[in-house]
Amino acid sequence: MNPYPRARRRLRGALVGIAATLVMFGLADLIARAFSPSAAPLLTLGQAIIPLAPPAAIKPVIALFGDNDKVVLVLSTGLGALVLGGLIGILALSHRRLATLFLLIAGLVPAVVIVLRPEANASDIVPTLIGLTLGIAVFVVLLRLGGSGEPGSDRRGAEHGSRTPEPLSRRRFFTLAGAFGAIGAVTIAAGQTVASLAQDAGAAVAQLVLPRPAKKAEPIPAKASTDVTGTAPFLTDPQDFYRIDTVLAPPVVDPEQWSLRIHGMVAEEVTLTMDELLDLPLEEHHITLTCVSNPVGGDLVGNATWLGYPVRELLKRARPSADADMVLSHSFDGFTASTPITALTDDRDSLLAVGMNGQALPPEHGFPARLVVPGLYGFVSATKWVTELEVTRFDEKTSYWTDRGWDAKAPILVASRIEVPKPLGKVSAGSLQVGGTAWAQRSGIDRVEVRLDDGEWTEADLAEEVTIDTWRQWRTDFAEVEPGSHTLTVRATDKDGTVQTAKRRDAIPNSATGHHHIQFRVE
Ligand SMILES: Nc1nc2c(c(=O)[nH]1)N[C@H]1C(S)=C(S)[C@@H](COP(=O)(O)O)O[C@H]1N2
Ligand SMILES: [Mo]
Repeated sequence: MNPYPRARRRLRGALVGIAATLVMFGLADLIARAFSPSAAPLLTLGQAIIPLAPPAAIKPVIALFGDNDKVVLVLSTGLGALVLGGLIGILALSHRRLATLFLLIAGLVPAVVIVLRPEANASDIVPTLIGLTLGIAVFVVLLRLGGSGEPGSDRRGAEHGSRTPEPLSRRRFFTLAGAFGAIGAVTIAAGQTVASLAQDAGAAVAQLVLPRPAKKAEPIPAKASTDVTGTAPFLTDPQDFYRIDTVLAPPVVDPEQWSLRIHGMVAEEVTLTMDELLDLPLEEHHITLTCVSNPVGGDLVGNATWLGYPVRELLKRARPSADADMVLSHSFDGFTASTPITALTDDRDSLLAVGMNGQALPPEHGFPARLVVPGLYGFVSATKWVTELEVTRFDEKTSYWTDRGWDAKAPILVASRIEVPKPLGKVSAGSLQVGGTAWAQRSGIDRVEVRLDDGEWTEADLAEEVTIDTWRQWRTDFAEVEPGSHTLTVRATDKDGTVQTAKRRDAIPNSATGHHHIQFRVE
């Protein structure tokens, strides 16, 4: 037997399955994104995969793809669905009914995942069901129109000749399958557009009117920046601020509905509404937030002026039991973080924050309220969309990342990075300007040293310190650097005398270490 017609038949079958899948997801996503974005099947499926992923793998993946991790996840979920659709299409060549049943069952999976979400409404399932119905219809129609074989050569078709319409020519079949596929692809694209519009709407929700701070942040002195061109600005624009979380789309939380509940080992439960929070004397503080997954030299660190109310004062109202040593903060989306209670009750400026650089928090940074705790990595402290503070003990409760192999307590380690020159960058011969940032929240940066090639460590000039909880810029100049390939290495020392270790290690369980070391060329 000539193998080619068979391969072609298979291709046809696969195309039918792929076209049906595209229509299914495209339509459902489009409808869902327009009416209830969190019910979009691709998004929900992707979201459902996150907790199933191997614990040790997922955080590095989030860190690796940075802000693109969501896109990568949704794309791979979509790709998986297309492959499955294609296989079901091939199966249909020999077992049409069985294949249609499989497609139906596979299409019901996202529907089930959608209804099982804690925040699901019954109507959330509608877009998926519409997509599923149309996808199946496309599948059946395309199969009948000749997806199951060459015109005239399909023996099954011949057997059931009376019920099967005359198959289309190959050309027309491919055109038709292609058209359905294209419709599916276009609706997916349109869905993305609608989604980004919805995101804008989310940002509009964020136009919450913030009160004037009762206590303003210290003005940032001009000397807090070194003015080396190309270094990160002292204050990070919220648009450029790194984003790390386990949700595909930031939850849209209505400030009118929002409240914070303080409970657990407390003498008195406290509930705070947004109106009550905004009526309190809010304070502004500059605080540098850092992610434990930041690779050496990476940019999962940002500095902002946060507006909020001291958590210390809120906890005082609830009167925590003396036995409590941890506060488990819960997010609207189910995320939890374990913070040593002392970090929330001592004199540091731990905030229940509502504002970032003078504006309401953007949805992706925790609107309407989040925690910001100086000196601790975000995963044990910086809960976004925060809704509960549960006063408890480390030997009783665990948090989201602790359950996945990360430390329960994670103070930020002293770190530094080179920002200019860029790794593998080219600079012109002559004097060399080097600039970067260092941080050691709660202690403060005492010294930064830089080494050119294998030379001596030279002490860099430090920009003015704003507070010990903010990062500190540094610069240094080397007089005459020869053309050719060179390296630079940096290390920082905090005010407790801890020198940044040269020892390299992975981020899990409590941050990567090692000196930032770059190569560049002088020409
Ligand atoms: N609800 C929620 N809050 C969260 C997270 C999360 O996954 N979900 N991630 C934490 C981590 S790991 C970090 S580093 C910070 C990052 O805050 P950002 O995205 O505003 O920079 O948020 C923390 N708060
Ligand atoms: Mo993080």
